[in-house]
Amino acid sequence: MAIDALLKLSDKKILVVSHRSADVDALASASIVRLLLMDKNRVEIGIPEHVNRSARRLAETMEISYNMQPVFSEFDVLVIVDLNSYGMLGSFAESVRRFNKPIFLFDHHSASEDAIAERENSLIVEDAASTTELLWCFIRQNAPEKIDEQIALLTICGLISDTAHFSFASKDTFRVMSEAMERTEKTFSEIMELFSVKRELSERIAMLKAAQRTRIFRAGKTIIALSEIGAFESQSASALLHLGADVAFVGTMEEKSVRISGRARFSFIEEYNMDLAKDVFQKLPRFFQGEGGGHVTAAAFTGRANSLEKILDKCMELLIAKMKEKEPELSVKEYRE
Ligand SMILES: [Mn+2]
Repeated sequence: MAIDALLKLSDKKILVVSHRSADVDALASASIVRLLLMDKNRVEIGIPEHVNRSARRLAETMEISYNMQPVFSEFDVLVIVDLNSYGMLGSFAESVRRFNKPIFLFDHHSASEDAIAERENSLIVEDAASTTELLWCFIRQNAPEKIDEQIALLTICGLISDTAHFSFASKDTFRVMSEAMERTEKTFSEIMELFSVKRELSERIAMLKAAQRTRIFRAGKTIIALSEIGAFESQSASALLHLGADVAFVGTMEEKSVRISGRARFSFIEEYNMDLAKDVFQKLPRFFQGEGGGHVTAAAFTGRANSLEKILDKCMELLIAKMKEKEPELSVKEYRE
């Protein structure tokens, strides 16, 4: 079987699963797969644990329904979108491991070693800016007649969201954007309205606190920021880049469960041939209990630990070790008041 066998399925019950804390790209991708297969099959979307606010808004405006407690044994086929590691499946991980019928997978995260689907049933394009981008290319190539306005809008939403408004866009991103924009009468700002949410007060305060608590390091020309916060760690890490850091690691801890988010500027990534997912976050489970992964410029770790500081220090250590491959003499200085 190959990945395009998916398009030939009929009279099947298909469950499309995305990652926990599903974002706009995750939900849009799941919805595209559903639209693609629903005229010949019964298709449901399953999301583990939590859906973020922008994705919930998209679900409302695009009328996407999803089930947070699907019964896996009722389905004949699984399609996994926007993830390729069991860690990102959260509460669904065991059910997916036990699923012994066909599994297809579409993703753009750095490939993990613990593969969920067989390679021939997987389409992993690490260069794609979003899973919706690679789905668009897959559909254009294999079933162009299926492309309609809804698929175009969902593709655009996933792209805008996963590229942080085109900060990480490639040439393909703009090609797909222009093709998809041709399929809708809506303007760009109307499309943004489909998933935009006002920032909550708590989120803005969290980001300001993250800035206040930041430990600042300099290694050569690179500024690295470490911080701890109660919530919104990924937003805070992005905010620290806007303030001037080249790399930021921000952690949250509740009871003993920890989450660390890392963000890096693209110029830094290119300079040191760095991949935050592979060089830092996928290595953390060797030292701490948990799972790590993500993309070249944005990655995360979730696990259990007694101290955030130790994990943040390890992130630094792994980052510096990779930087030293290029600059062996590199020294690190901490800025204190
Ligand atoms: Mn994505």
